[in-house]
Amino acid sequence: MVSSKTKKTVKPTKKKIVKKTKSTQRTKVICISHKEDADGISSAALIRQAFGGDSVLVDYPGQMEAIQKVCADEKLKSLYICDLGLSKKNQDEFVELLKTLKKNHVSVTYIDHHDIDPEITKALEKIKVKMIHDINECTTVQVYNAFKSKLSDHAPFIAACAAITDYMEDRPIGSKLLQIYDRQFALINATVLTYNIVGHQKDPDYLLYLVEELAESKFPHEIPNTFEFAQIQVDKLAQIIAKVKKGMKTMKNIGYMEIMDSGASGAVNFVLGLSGKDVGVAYKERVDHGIYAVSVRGSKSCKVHLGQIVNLLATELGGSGGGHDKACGAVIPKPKIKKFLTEFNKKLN
Ligand SMILES: [Mn+2]
Repeated sequence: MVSSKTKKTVKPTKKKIVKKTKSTQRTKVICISHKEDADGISSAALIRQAFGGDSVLVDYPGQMEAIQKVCADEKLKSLYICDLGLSKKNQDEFVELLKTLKKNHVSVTYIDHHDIDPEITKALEKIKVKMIHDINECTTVQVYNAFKSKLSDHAPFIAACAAITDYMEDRPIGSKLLQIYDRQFALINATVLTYNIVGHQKDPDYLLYLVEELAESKFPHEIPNTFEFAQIQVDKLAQIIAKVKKGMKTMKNIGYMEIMDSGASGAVNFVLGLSGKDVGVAYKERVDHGIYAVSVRGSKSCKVHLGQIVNLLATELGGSGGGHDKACGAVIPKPKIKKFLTEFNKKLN
């Protein structure tokens, strides 16, 4: 390493020397993953177990900022991006950022299961980003499947828990992993894990601690106080049911409600269920960002792809969004939320 710096007499061009020095300094492995659910946290845990390195946990409003920051890290050698879907608003910037990384010889792996624009898949493959993308299995199951030779025999359990919380435990690989374990044992662990994640969204250190514990092959029930904490969350959810019953409103095709004192994603299933509509919407203001975080869920009889509709509509309104057919989310500028609801209701006709 030192020799390339000192051997000035060999005289390669200055540029070459700089490049070589920089590339030899790249040592960091980083995984950027979704912090809001068990699939994102578990993906980060399995990547950590397989490859070591640091985890960066983000939500959708903070996604691009975090990716920009990590991309600017001159020590970055290898980047994993997990369970973070792209939207019309950020997909081009995403490709550009990864292009720069690839130019600097950073290895990049994108693992996800959200709806993606085929043109973006092409663009990422063209710049040799390793794409692991299947809309039919949750992200953690795909991480497990791709890297199982580097993972402990506990890893399928973490993947099965993630599949359960993403409603994907009935898929080909997910169901095989769940079969290894007792169903009730997996269900209670998946649920306890989820409630601990949801209840610690404002505690980034705790979320990183969860990633570490899972990476060390712990069961969620073995992590101290998780059951007690889950019990508190269950009580809160019971209170949310009462609030949704009172505060929920409906349009022809949707039930909707503004949430003040809990997460929108925790309330949205109750809005869907209690409204009797095929689509439920819950939204919560992010005061510091001047936006609403919106959660959308569809019932079994909802036949349209909500993620695709929300991606388009949110982009039209200056926000962003997307996700799955029956579960998706959006970021909507504060003044546009009424318009979002009425337009969304219209598009579902
Ligand atoms: Mn997921």
